[in-house]
Amino acid sequence: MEDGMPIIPAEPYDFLFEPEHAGLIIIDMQRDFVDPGGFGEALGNDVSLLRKAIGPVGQVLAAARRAGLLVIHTREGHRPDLTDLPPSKKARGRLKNGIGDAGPMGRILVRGEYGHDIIDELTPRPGEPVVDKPGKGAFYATDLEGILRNHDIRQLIVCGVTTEVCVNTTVREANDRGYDCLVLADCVASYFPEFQRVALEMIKAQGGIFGWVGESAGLIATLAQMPEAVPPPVV
Ligand code: C5J
Repeated sequence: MEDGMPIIPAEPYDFLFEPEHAGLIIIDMQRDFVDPGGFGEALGNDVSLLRKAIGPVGQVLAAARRAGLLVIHTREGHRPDLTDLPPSKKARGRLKNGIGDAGPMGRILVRGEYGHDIIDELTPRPGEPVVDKPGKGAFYATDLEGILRNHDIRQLIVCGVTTEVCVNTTVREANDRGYDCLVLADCVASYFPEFQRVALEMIKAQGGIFGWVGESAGLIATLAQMPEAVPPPVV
């Protein structure tokens, strides 16, 4: 505790946690990125590297729900008519089967398709906003900022995939908007171990230029000391 505020061990220094102004954001834990047989694996990636985060994210999710934190899920994807898909994004990678095309789990990164949805292990509960984003960052072209403002959220606990792409982009967007981000190292993941390491280094470098990096255990221990929240009525 510091000035009555719980402390979560983190780098570059401890994170002063304000539970009443904190939200949990879980980035893009979608079947197409994380599940075997999805788009990510079809591209030649080893999804086991991403799946390591599922257990810790699940534990953080349970602890956050118990403590009554706002939980937000995001999904990267596009309208079925692809009108929100920039031609540059469609062309990038010169993929034979890219965004909008038929993939192993439905049309790739298209809203409403099986592969676009969140993995079974982390299914959102009614009342937890799911933010559909066309870009890498969760703020770009979404209503995330309004949701956070309406809930008086100033701190974001960040989990999800991939660390160097959508997690990093979202943390940078949040930082520029005045949010304090605590990224949980064991709850974010990359297909590339080197990117995982360096992406976390970048966040906490130079005195925490984009935010803090901690571990799920530190947050869970703090949340466990909070009284159990009465779940809000489902509307
Ligand atoms: C990517 C993401 N890597 N969620 N998306 O394209 O990081």
